[in-house]
Amino acid sequence: MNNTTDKFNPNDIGVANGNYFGLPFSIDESQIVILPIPWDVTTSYNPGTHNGPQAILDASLQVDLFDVNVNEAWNIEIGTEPLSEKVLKDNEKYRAISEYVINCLAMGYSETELKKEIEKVNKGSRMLNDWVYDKAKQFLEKGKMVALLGGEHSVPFGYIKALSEKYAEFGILHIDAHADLRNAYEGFTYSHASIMYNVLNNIPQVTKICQVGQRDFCVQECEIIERDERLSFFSDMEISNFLFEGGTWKEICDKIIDSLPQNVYISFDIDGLSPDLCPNTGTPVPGGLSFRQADYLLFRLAASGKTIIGFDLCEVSPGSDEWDANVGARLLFKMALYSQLHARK
Ligand SMILES: [Mn+2]
Repeated sequence: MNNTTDKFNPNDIGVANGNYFGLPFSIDESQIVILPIPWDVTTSYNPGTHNGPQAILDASLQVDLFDVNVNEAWNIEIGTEPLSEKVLKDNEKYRAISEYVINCLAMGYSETELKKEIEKVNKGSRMLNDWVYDKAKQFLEKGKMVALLGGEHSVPFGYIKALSEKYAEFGILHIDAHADLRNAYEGFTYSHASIMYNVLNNIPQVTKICQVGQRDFCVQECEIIERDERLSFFSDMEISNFLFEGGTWKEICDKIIDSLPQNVYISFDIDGLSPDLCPNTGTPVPGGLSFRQADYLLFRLAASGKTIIGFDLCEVSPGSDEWDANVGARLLFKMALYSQLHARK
């Protein structure tokens, strides 16, 4: 036990001290740093995920700091990077331009006619990617694990790029209702719907992407899934059929984990879960994983001996109550704990 935790009682109620889960650790003391990215510039359907990090911060105070699987869960040093005013401001600025583009496209204008505005949005996204890359790189150089908290699902690109300079080879466990393999969407190169396309085409250190829970994807994405050997695919329908016919979730989890290399990054889009757990997310789709299924998969991955090198949680968008953020906070805590499981056994 270090000095900070001498005075910290994990059984007390969470105190709003600006840190996720009300934990008492400074960033310097922390093994894990939560890096919030309030950005939803390319969200096409329901904007609002830029409010996710603050809502999860508020909801995280209710999470009990105990886990049956992880010894002294409350004593894992999780630190909080404050919300960036610059990112919030830039988000507002570029969101106004992208909304104009999205509205014009809906009225029948072509992407060519909107080229100038689209390029402005792409410039904003490149700036955000660079910002995330620099931040993540700084923390990685200090030996810390980064827990990236979106925002929409475009935000991990800069972080994954920073990881690619530290790890020569790694895989991604990608839990999501969507495949995110579109070659730009609505003209936006760094769209929330393109994150895995951009990773496959720009980050060769990623040798495998294992997709889980997908149930809404287009023909073009399907062709990429069939063609590209770096992808393994566990669609929501295949998973459900297997379970309906007497298979077990454990068998599926084993296959998922076997398909991944030693080093694993987790990219968790909350809409991979059933939409009753994330009703206000940007693009909800019926079907999806239960919370218990997701938790079991994440724990099995951590317990399998594979190394979790980092993770993100994206697309949590608060509604009029705290429910979406409540689920998000609990998922964030689970991933943070499991990423340290190897050191806690
Ligand atoms: Mn996604």
